Amino acid sequence: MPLEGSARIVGELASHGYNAEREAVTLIATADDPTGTLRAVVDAAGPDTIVITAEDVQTVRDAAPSSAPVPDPKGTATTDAETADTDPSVSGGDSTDEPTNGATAPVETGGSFERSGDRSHRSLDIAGDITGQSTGTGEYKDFVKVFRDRYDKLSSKLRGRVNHRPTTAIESMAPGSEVAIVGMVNDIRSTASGHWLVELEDTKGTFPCLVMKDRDIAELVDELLCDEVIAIEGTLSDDAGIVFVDAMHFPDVPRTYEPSYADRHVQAALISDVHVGSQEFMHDEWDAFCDWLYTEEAEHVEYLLIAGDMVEGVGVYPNQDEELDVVDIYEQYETFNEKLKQVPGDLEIVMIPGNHDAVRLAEPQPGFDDELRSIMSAHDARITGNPSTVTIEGVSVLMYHGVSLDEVIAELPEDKASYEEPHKAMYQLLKKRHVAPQYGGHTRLAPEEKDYLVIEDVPDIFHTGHVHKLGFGKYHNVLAINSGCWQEQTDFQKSVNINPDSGYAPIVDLDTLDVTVRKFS
Ligand code: D5M
Ligand code: FE
Ligand code: ZN
Repeated sequence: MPLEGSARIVGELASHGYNAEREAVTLIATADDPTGTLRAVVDAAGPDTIVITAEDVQTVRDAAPSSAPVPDPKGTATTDAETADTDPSVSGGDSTDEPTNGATAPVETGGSFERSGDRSHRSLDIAGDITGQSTGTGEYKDFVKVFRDRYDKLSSKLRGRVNHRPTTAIESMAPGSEVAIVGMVNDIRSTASGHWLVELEDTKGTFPCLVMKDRDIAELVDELLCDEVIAIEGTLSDDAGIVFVDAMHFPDVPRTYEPSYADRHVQAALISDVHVGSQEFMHDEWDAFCDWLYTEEAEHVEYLLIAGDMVEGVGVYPNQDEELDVVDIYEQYETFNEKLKQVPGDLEIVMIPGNHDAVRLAEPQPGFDDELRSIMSAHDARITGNPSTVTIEGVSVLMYHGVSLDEVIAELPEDKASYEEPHKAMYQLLKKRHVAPQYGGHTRLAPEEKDYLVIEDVPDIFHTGHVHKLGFGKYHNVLAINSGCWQEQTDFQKSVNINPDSGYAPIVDLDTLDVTVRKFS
């Protein structure tokens, strides 16, 4: 059977257990006899080979008797290979884009570009990873510790902005005094007359704060979630028993925040929610995405970030088993590993788990255990916890799966957070400087020594997934991106009218933080 292009070559190599550099695939595709070259490359590969390199292919090509000149792998030679007519169009994420046809593989045009430049420019560091650090035993004292740490970290961001006093000191201040409190939101209630009573808690005690309904700040009460840390300024009542709130402050991102940029033109693809093992996993669209990664258009894509839900999992939601294609969780990861093999071997991959993955559900979630790591070893991906901060060539990316987004969207008014504009829900998390502020709802919290979910340092990019909707925008210069998914609408989503954005890959220029959306569906 003749080879048709990169997709088929990648598929063949994957079936032998190999991943390949893009340049290696190009060299096979442009050989006189691609099928024979591929066979020779596979035969020549040693038992420890994981990635077929351009050098491996060149060695095989050099050894082969050839009647035609060998194309220059560095790109000065050209061939008559057909040009792909199915390249994905640049998308703004709306439906006006030309759809791509995942059935036809784009074909390389002869290695006419330098792939991935010089790898020595690359840098990738990970911080804030819970993996291997978990100490919580789930006892009450652990919860006290984690909330104490949250309060300490977030209150320190507010203390310089208000002249606050501990709640116990306020009780004994003169009625009518100007006061300020930095506290965790303990309770939010409306009063009989429609005002808002917000109870704040600090390390000494609690204090009731009244937000009058006719004040501008009343609108901010809509945004409040329990357990977030805020500061208020106000006036003490005549009996010193309540504060009338005049101003409310959030830990927030400074408006003048200046993000860092990479100092060369390099791109990262940000995706999530692959859901391999689900009947709705989009094989063709995934193949088209991976094919595209081998094309010249993707030559600057050197990083692939995957923000959770690699597989569909088992028993995540009621009746989920009715929609499983692969019922065994380990087999799901094995299948996912096959999908990873299709990604060019010269991309750096970083993955965190999501709520469908086989790690503990409570956040922070540690990265995959050794058994799952060994199953997903094809690509030498960097595996880290949820959340984690990944710094790529100076640009920090806070990766968080996004379970709390359901909660933010449910609790806040439509214009501040919705499934249609998931990035706005992300803005709220940035404003609260916490990826999962409210404890006790959808989001499960694992008690640890410290609160890994606090956004201590402002990231340059905030990357989430989970809600299966694509949306991005800037909040105080921070790029917030919620990637879509690689799963078609499920029966549950149909029943609640969730229309997922499936088969998109947002690509970020790390030197400008500009976003281009590629559509593969
Ligand atoms: O969830 C994807 C999105 O769909 C996320 O917003 C939760 C919602 N979802 C999906 N299935 C269910 C069920 N069965 N109950 C409640 N909410 C659901 P993900 O977890 O990433 O698949
Ligand atoms: Fe998901
Ligand atoms: Zn999810």
